[in-house]
Amino acid sequence: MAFELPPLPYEQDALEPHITAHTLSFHYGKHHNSYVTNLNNLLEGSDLAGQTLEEVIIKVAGDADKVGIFNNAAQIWNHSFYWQSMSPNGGGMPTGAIAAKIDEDFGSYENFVKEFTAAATTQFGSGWAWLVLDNGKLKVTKTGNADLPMAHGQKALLTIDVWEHAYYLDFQNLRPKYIETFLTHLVNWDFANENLGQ
Ligand code: MN3
Repeated sequence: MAFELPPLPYEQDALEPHITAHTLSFHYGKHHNSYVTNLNNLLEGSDLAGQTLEEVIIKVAGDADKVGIFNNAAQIWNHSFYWQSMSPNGGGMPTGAIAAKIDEDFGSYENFVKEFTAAATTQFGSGWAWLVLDNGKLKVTKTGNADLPMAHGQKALLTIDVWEHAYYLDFQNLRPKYIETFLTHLVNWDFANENLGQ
């Protein structure tokens, strides 16, 4: 069965004024959608067709002959995870179990913000910054292009897309302003708590 573009968890204008419907119409409607189309084309007739998205990603990770499959499969997963990492009611201080764990593993929320901002700012070119669980400890990481925590034995809790297509229409070249907006107004701590609890 072919993969389908998962629905956005909110309306395309729900993150305004921070991220506009204009951005989401391209980022979700064109970019995310084209990863789904590309993956379905690449998997047609392959023995990977019919597997779950996670199974495909793990099976082809690191396989030089299957980079195209990895890139498109991982980008489908990354974008679905990124939409959920934001909420119209998000932003600001964490709540619940993740708040205590951030204090425990980073020393303070402020330290987490510094590390996350640094990772997202310094990812050179296209990629992602993440809050992950690695051997029971929270860590901030960054990955290039389509790479993602599950290919490194880590559990993703939150992500921000720092490909230019994620912010250029709303923030132009000002990636740091986009990162600050994500943390202040959008980040979905309920989603992080759900992932932490699994
Ligand atoms: Mn993107």
